[in-house]
Amino acid sequence: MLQPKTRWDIFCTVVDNYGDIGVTWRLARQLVAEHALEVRLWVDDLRAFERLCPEIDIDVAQQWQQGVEVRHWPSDWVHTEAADVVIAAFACQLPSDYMDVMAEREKPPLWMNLDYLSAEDWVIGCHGLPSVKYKSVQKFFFFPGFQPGTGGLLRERGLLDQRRQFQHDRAAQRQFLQGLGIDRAADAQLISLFAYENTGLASWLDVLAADAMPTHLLVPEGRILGDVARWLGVETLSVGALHVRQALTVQVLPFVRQDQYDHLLWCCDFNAVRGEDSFVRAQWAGRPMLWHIYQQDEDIHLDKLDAFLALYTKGLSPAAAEATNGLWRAWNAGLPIAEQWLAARNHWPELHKNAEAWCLEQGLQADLAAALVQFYLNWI
Ligand code: TRH
Repeated sequence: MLQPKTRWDIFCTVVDNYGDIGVTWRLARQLVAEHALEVRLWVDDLRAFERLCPEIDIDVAQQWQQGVEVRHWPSDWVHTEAADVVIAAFACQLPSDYMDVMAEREKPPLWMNLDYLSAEDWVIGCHGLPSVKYKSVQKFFFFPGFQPGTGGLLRERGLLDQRRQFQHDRAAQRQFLQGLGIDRAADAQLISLFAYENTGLASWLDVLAADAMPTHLLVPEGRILGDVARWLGVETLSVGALHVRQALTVQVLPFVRQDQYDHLLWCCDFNAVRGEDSFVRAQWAGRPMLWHIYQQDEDIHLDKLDAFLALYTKGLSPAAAEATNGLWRAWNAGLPIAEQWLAARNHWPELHKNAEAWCLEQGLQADLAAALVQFYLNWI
């Protein structure tokens, strides 16, 4: 274990949505809880943070949350002492005064860029390499990833045991769902839907409504609600709305705290997720899933999608792999997915087994927080 006095600064600019703050908040908490570090989390947008952590006071410059010192990162930066380890999340630009302070330290800090998650092979070659230098301070690339040789994935200690226990405890699940106002019919499959706007959604809802098996679809408040409302033929949808169309029940949920969102994923038979952090959490849930990847210029996100699919489907039979590829690619192209959904459903038991096997395999890697700490130990 490191000396408790080792101080870490994590810098987060909220570009859009919740992934930037979602990842850095999770990391900061874990560094405190599992590695006894002193962590300051600098965030430029406390309103986005408040969605994930309702205790956040958006009006104060400094506060403590779950052992993490949360600092509002103001546009007019105030001169501050630099930490021993400095993490710039997702290539955010540190304040120039802070960079000077880093360089003036007797022993310069370890400066790392925590990068975006990608399953592409080149990540292995770039993880841990030196990046730019500012005066005497060297920056390093730190890449999360799925393969040995990368920085791994965020995974709290004991998470998978906790998840399994919960999935074996029907009473606990019922109680959790009831707390969110969800009354699940015994024979209904439970699906969660967290996605960006998607023109393919209507085709999925059509097929779920026409299905012999009832479905209860849980939609946390967010960008996909407009598409859901259009399909239902209603003007707006707000939290608590519940609509039934044939075999499909659609329910709008509030945006919940991160740990509650985990429990929601653990309850569901199938999870549609997006971006980065919810995508990883759905993998820890050990249930079949569908990923809506964050769109990037020149469609470079499609390479990332294919790279992940190649790894994720490698343990599947050719037919189940083809069905998974077909479903994920159609969803990410905004195309109708009715056919692809039905094709994937033909392989349900195999997809379940694969989701759990993938989770187990990924759980064997060092988690990202532990890998960061190890990187620091190797560096000093
Ligand atoms: O919100 P996202 O789309 O975030 C991002 C950002 O767009 C970011 O700029 C981009 O770089 C990245 O995607 C790839 O999706 P993500 O990453 O899943 O983040 C959502 C966070 O919100 C995650 O921490 C889970 C959390 N969450 C809750 O805490 N409660 C909820 O009810 C829901 C639905 C999510």
